[in-house]
Amino acid sequence: MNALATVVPTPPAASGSAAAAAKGALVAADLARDFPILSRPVRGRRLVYLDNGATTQKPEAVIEAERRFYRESNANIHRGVHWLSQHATDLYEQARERVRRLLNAASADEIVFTRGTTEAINLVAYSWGRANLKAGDEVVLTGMEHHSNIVPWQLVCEQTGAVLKVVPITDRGELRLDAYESLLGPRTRLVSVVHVSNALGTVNPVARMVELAHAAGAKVLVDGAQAVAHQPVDVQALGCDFYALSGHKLYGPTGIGALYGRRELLAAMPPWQGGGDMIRTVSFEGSTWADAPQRFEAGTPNIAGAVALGAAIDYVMAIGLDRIAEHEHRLLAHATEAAQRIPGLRLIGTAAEKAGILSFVVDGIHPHDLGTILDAEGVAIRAGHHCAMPVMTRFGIPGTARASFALYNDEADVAALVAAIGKAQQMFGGARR
Ligand code: C6P
Repeated sequence: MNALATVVPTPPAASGSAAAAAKGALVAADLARDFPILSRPVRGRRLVYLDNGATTQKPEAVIEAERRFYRESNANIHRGVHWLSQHATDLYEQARERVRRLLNAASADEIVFTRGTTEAINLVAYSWGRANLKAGDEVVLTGMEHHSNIVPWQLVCEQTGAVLKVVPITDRGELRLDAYESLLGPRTRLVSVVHVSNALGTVNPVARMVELAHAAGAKVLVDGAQAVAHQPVDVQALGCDFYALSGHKLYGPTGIGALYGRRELLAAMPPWQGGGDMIRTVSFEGSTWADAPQRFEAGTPNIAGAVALGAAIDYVMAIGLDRIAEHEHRLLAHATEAAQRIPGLRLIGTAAEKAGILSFVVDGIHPHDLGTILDAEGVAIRAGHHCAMPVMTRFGIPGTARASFALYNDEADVAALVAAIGKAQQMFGGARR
């Protein structure tokens, strides 16, 4: 027997504490031990990592899955006749099945690997958009989209003559559903909406929005970049046509993500990039295409990244996304209360339905200065426009400071955040009254 066959293929296992986590509330401090980077000091202090909206840290299970792939399984996929290539292909396709399971898609053929959310949205814009949009057609976005869900549509609208319509948002950072309904009409071809806003934390009523869009004959793309690590997502229950995600915001590696697309839509979409692995036949007279999802995966993909993303999905699913959501909601409620007690602090984004994102401004302190001072205290947050400039324009501010939570954060992290903000206020002339 081939020695390698004894080594693999075992699915990447969830780490000990995650797998062992009993039902009930999760214990963030226990899970934090699965993440090696969280035990390194930063600037001589305990690292308080609250920049999970930008990227999450990686558990040992994910780091090990990628390392193990290169040590034991590395080969190119879908083309080799040799054992190792077939084995790598199996692992890659098993990872696709894990993404399917995460999203509850009907078939793994509905999952296309991409570099991340940005590439997934560009795929839909360039493939579906260029094939289906024409002059006068309308694409509906919302006022809280990330630039990744604005710019590709602007580019494709320029090429096709379609026009963008934007759903306004309220002072609390919620979508105006009345305005959304009145924007939908016979010219609406697509609604592209963020599931959870990275700048405000708002969770949008996507299922209802899909219902209304479908009634108007439009397709719906959901940007799930900030959703999939923080709540269970079921694309069949949502009814959406496309769903985009990034692995690195889901405890997986950078450079890997996925697009869910309903089977019949993917089947009818033309390729958007040409190269190896996406063709059926090639001649100088013309080429024919592989079926989806391969049609949309030209060239050698991030195989190790996909495998490690599979391990990340195992990790969060072993804990339970409902338990992660519960934990982060509790922490958000606690952090919101604590923040509201800080004089001179104003929360940006106070929607009734929110995920673990706390965006705020503090009187007299620019968000970048706040970020720098917090960093000196070991507290990592993000400051700026968060690639959502229209949100900042809507609220009349240059940017916000943003703390974004993950499963390993707890009340001690919130206490460190609050203390660091207090220190910044003292440095800036005692904004605390
Ligand atoms: N937001 C943040 O700090 P990529 O870069 O492709 O993995 O994800 C893009 C993206 C798309 N949509 C939303 C809602 C997002 O939040 C992001 C990434 C990061 O908020 C970096 S700007």
